[in-house]
Amino acid sequence: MFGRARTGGGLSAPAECNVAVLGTTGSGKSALTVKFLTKRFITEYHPDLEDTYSSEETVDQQPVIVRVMDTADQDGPVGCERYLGWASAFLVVYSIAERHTFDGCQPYLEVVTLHSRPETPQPPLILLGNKVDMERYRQVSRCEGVALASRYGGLFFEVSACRDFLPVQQVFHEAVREARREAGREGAPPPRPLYISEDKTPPSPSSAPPPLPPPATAKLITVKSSRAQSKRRAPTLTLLKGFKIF
Ligand SMILES: Nc1nc2c(ncn2[C@@H]2O[C@H](COP(=O)(O)OP(=O)(O)OP(=O)(O)O)[C@@H](O)[C@H]2O)c(=O)[nH]1
Ligand SMILES: [Mg+2]
Repeated sequence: MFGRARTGGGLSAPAECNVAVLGTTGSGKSALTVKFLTKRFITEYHPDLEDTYSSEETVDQQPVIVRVMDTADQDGPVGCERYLGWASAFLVVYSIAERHTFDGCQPYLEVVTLHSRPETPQPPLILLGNKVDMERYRQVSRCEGVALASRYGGLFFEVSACRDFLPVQQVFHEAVREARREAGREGAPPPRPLYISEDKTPPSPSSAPPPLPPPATAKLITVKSSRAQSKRRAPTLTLLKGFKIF
């Protein structure tokens, strides 16, 4: 959820924002997540790999720790509890060049919307058309994307994980803005605790917003989300090793 990170000495740490990346297999969730975290594009990615990563960002001059859960459902939304209660914003991804991935968005949009509390009729939700570099193979029009997003009260963007970094970064930052808007609403729930693995520590809070790390040194910090419903094996931090990176 969105809230202030706790610190021992009573100092105010950067806020936290949990973003769940959802969608049909092959839509590019992992590629987008890695692009956002490292500015790099990975062509091959293990389809079963699911984990949560953390990055220190500055959105509208305010520091925020963005935690991204890159999900990997094989058959649509299963075991959604692992992210429904955790996320403060949802990115539902499809490929504009693969119609079935667009069709596969609806169950995710339904689940997220149904889960929303009465005081949050429209959860922070972004529908994201990926792979716009494949324009000539486009199977889903922009209008269809806009229409589906508006039906569920979400925002809509189109990007490419293999092209520029900034549009991808903007989408994640927009998710933070949406979460902030929701957190600012009266009666918004308090932040949920995070489950941080023992061997990894979260980034230390700092008063000055950190500069974006260069690609080679970008931070990838694994944090454990509740995996009560997830049968997947926990991946390791060798995430970026052995993959084709451009
Ligand atoms: N041309 C192009 N290919 C992309 C883009 N994003 C991802 N891909 C490719 O699409 C394939 C699937 O990408 P992934 O990121 O693994 O997709 P995913 O949604 O994480 O899939 P699962 O983990 O199986 O659910 C890979 O071969 C990627 O290289 C993009 O923007 N453009
Ligand atoms: Mg993936």
